[in-house]
Amino acid sequence: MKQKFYDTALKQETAVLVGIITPGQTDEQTKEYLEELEFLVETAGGKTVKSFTQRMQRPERATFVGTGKLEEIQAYVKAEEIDMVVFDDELSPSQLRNIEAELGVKILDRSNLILDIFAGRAQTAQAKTQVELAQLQYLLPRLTRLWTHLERQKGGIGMRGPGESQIETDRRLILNKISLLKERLKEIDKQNETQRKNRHQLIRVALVGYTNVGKSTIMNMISKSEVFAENKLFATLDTTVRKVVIENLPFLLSDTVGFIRKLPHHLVECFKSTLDEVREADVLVHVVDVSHPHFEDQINTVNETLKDIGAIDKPVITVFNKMDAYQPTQINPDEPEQMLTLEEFKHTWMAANNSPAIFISALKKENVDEFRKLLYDKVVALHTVRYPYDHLLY
Ligand SMILES: Nc1nc2c(ncn2[C@@H]2O[C@H](COP(=O)(O)OP(=O)(O)OP(=O)(O)O)[C@@H](O)[C@H]2O)c(=O)[nH]1
Ligand SMILES: [Mg+2]
Repeated sequence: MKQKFYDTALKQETAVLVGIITPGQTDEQTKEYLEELEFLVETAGGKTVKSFTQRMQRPERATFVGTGKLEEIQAYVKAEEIDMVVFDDELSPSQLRNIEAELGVKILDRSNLILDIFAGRAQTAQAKTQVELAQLQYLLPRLTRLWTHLERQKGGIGMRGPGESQIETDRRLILNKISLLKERLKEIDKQNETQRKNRHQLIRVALVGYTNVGKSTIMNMISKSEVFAENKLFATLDTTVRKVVIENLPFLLSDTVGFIRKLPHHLVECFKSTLDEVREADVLVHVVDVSHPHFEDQINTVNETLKDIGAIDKPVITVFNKMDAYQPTQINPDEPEQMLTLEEFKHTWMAANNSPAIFISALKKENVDEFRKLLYDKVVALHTVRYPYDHLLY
């Protein structure tokens, strides 16, 4: 009996990944997208066994990939007894339904997977409420579509089957729960706002960046706090704020949820209040994992998300972290500029960008004092502008 329990606890769900290759998308990008999806599956506790891709202009309206590809996936899933199939984009409610009917196993899309990871990681009441709200909002249209679809098929008075009224009931329950959660979030927001107001006008610095770049490691290093950091996606879901003092100058440093490509829209919406700290910050420290082969794409994703939440116009310090692990990679032999050494990259970046940047290793504690100095100078500058008569203090 005990042995059996042990076995089930150990069994990892197996997954097959599906992505489409749109025109203009390079093989390298496709590989990178699927690797990231695999990392997400791993973070959620699953094991990726195989990936399927298909070149197409745009996803099929009914089944996302073509029917031939779907048959190929079905044969594999059946033969290998795969537990779930994960799509790299958000599926429409009808795509989800059609694919589920065809494959007969659990279907997840990227949004659903991210929501699942968030749900497993949420710690505070605020994060839990935000994730639940996003999950219900994701679910709602998937019920509604099913409902209208049934209604159209049946029609006529007295034709309402029990299944249909059940969906209607579910829908009403979900809508009630959504408004309840929104109310709860409003209350939490109010409390947080009061807390933030009590923080005596200190300069606020926010760490932002793609997920897993080392934000929490930097937070811990600079503020000597202990924020949970690990090599998984979305280790941090809440915002932590710490008072930091560098050479007698106090300021606030915050660490928050990391961004990712194709972050589900509902989730960004629901996490807006967690990101208040970013929106209200005086300066952003944009942390980049310079050892990641596609860190420049990640920078763009972060900037897009900052635009989304209305925080793009702030002063930024760019921190290229993980310089210990940087490797000049030869992605394409015809494009030698992609083989830059760290030194060359530094020069190119500095030449093209006005905002200050620094290269560090939070893990190996390299260049940390220079980073502290940069941070200090920026905070002093902002402080002097805000409190012109106060500067004698520092
Ligand atoms: N090689 C190397 N690894 C690092 C460095 N800094 C952080 N890491 C590792 O990168 C992983 C992610 O670090 P975190 O600090 O959790 O990253 P994060 O940006 O807070 O991630 P999320 O909260 O998940 O968005 C951990 O395994 C760290 O040990 C560094 O300078 N070099
Ligand atoms: Mg973190």
